[in-house]
Amino acid sequence: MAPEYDVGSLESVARQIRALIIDTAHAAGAGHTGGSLSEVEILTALYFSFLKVDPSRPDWEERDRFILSKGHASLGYYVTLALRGYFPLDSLKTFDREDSALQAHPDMHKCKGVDYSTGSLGQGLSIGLGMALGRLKKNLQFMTVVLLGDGECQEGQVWEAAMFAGSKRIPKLIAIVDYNKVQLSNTIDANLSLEPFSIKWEAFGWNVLSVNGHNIADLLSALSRARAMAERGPVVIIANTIKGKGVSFMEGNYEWHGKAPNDQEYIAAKKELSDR
Ligand SMILES: Cc1ncc(C[n+]2csc(CCOP(=O)(O)OP(=O)(O)O)c2C)c(N)n1
Repeated sequence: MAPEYDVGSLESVARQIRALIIDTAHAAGAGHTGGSLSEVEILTALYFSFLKVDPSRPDWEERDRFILSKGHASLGYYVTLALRGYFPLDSLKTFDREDSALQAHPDMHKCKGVDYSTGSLGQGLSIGLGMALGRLKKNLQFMTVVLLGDGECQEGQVWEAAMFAGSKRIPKLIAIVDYNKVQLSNTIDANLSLEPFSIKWEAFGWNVLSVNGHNIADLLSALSRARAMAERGPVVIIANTIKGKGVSFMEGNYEWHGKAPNDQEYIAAKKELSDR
């Protein structure tokens, strides 16, 4: 179902996604730029290689499910879905308008390809767990993948779902954490450290893989291992990333959590991205 791309082509898709995130945020004057830029390679590896999905059949029962639990980073998600063929790239011009399918937070009733509505942090893993349990009951074969933020992992509900999935060894459930170490108005460590993060997931009964979340080859290899491991119980991929990745003045800076570039910043960001 996924198109056959080599790593070089996927890197080029990731560059396109990054540029379109900046274009869309600038044009709309809105968007969560930092957390959208940190998830780019993760979404590229998922939608252009890993996930068994078919944009012409968004309701196909056996499609792999994806939940963007960090729903505020919808910009990166919409750009990826558009490039993958769920809707025209032109729709991105409507981002965040009241009458748009592309709301600030993903709405499964409005946007083609969105498997679940998100935005209230902490809930996506519980929803994914429910999907994985429903799959077992229906004897379907799809994989469920949930992308969480690290700040989001400070929510207690994440750990309730983790405890259940780990303890019951729920198969075909993969969590990915976009571990960019920055929250809304501070760093994670200054706010509430998650460490020792891997050990916590392991203690909850999960198999843990750690990767450089901006390295497509690393991500593909971790995802492929995760697909096999997930037959025996849940797997989490801790993807080490940089918030605002690709634009020097946004990187690691919480001020870019929920901000769009003005004209001057837009020109500077686009120049940096095109020089890469
Ligand atoms: C339940 C809930 N509490 C608070 C918020 C407000 N909020 C939106 S984004 C955010 C920070 C999330 O940080 P992180 O998960 O690290 O996201 P990323 O850095 O990947 O953008 C917060 C607190 C929310 N959306 N939902």
